[in-house]
Amino acid sequence: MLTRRQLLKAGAITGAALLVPGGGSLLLPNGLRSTNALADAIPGGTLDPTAVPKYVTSLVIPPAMPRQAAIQNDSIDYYVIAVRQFLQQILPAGHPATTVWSYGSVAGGGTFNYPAFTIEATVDRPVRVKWMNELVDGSGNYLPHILPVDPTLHWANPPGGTGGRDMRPYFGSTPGRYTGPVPMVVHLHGSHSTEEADGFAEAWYLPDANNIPAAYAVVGSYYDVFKAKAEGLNGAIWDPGSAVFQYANDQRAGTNWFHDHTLGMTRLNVYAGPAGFYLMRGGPSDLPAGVLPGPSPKLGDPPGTKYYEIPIAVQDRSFNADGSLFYPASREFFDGFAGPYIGAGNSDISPIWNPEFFGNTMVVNGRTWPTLQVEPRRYRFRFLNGCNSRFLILKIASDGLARRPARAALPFWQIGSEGGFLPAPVQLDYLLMGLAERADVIVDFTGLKVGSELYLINEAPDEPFGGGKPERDFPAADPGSTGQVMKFKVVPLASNDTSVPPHQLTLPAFTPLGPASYTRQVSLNEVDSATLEGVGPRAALLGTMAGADPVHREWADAITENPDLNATEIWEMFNFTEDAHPIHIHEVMFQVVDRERIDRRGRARPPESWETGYKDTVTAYPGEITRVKAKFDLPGLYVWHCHIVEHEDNEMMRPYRVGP
Ligand SMILES: [Cu+2]
Repeated sequence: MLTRRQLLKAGAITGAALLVPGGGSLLLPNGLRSTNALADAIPGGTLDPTAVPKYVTSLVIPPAMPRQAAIQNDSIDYYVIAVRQFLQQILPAGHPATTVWSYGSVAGGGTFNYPAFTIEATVDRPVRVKWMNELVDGSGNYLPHILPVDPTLHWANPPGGTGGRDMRPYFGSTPGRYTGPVPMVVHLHGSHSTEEADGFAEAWYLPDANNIPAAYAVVGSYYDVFKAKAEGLNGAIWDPGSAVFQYANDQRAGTNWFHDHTLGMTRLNVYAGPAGFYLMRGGPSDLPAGVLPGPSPKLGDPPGTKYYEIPIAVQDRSFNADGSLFYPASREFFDGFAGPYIGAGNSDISPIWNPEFFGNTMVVNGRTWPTLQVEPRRYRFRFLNGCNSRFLILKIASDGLARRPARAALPFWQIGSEGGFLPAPVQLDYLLMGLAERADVIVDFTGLKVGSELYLINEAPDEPFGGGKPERDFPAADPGSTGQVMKFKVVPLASNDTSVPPHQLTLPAFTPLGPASYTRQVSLNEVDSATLEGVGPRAALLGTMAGADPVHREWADAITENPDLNATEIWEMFNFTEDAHPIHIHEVMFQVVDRERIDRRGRARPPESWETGYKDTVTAYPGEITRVKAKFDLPGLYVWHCHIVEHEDNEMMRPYRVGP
């Protein structure tokens, strides 16, 4: 199967043909489009995904994260959460366990799990977390990364020392992977965070290990700035190897998640495991208890408690036969380009970084292809696309191997997105989810016969997404592997369902943003090698606009996005690449305004029905202008970026500042 990038390389598609709207058709030459449902295996590690039995393990429902204490007269929930390395049985029994990283509570034993236990937060009640980097061994020496770190990107670069951290280092010869101590910093994705608590990409810190080389920077360029600010604001001390972030939770109830955000390493730090849900409840933006299916896991639940509200993180991974995670160790894996790389000859191509990565195995809440026993009643699922590069088109089908596109056996009733509830429930046959997007949905299994089985399948492509429909505009994911996600098996009803049917639901009142005072134009770009003919992409870039043309900007360039404090702005994102990019703006929740072709042919399209609420991540389709509107009501330094984390790590991220 030829990928779109390979087609591009072969010159089979002209640039003009690729400038298609999100809903349009990609003009693929005859014969090159895959009509064979079972495509070639997606390359990965030494474990053949088709040798992994599906649906032999149960879906793990992450329990609630234990608190350390309630502090300051019971006004703040306090957590001490570390990231550690451990073994977890991700593959089914009989396969080796997998070395992963994830978060857990230092207070509660046995809470380290990939994905992390869920933080349950209440609107307007602050949460304070001491985030500890404990990537050390039993002797207190640092653990190297379990995945190949490319030191030639503009990255955290601890070996550069305080003068060379957060830079793109110079190499006189092609370096190997970085094997030193691992920098980390947590971002609470979807949070209305103040700047010192946002997990700025240059606010990372190494573990407080015994053997950090003396010349190394132990913290990123902004760590001390934000440490001083945070300690002054709330008095919480940042010990070595940690940061203390306080979240006001002054925002709408919704589905947030936390993950690493270190400069130039996010793809690897997230792929290794650390991520978890952070659910915000209460206040006028939430529904009273009992209206929606529940409960979800709470602290102190007795064993065997039945849950009808379940967060579901869908991720693609590849494995080796020894159980280890596979992630490419060379650029060659991506497109066969074997050098010369940076440091050898006149090359600007990084030796290890891959422009995208697609795993060949589906992992849901930390297990491959699990099964969830469901009663014939309604469930609330909070889906997260936690993949690195893979868009998802999720559908419930009666047969996992059904010919694509499959008929939907049950609809999703989407009630919320990243920024909480939609104005009204939306009935959908499928969920299109870009990276980091969340879909809060109700699925009604009422009336299904005990013993019946349904499959959550994925019809998005096994390659970069460019818009369009499965099997019309792109081959759907391989039904034998990444085209299946999990199974639902119907078991007897344990108690009556008293939740409100989704079509009768009235969701909390929705207040849209006011008019914008400023319209800003930004661009999404991709660049090939400047020195090697026909080699690319070298990096993905954000930028600004000059007239009708993009101006490329890199992470290190001066800030160009500087909204006034409390300004409401429209951002017009011009996508000049051939792929869709999920763009995430920190700090704010925005509304999608519309999408229009860059060449202005045709009319602007309104947001999709599921995009009518508040969002923090939006898919910007190739050849289009995607408009969002946001109010920038917290001052300070933030970032906006593509959430294809391979892109984010290689220049598709920009700092921005609110206010002076
Ligand atoms: Cu991107």
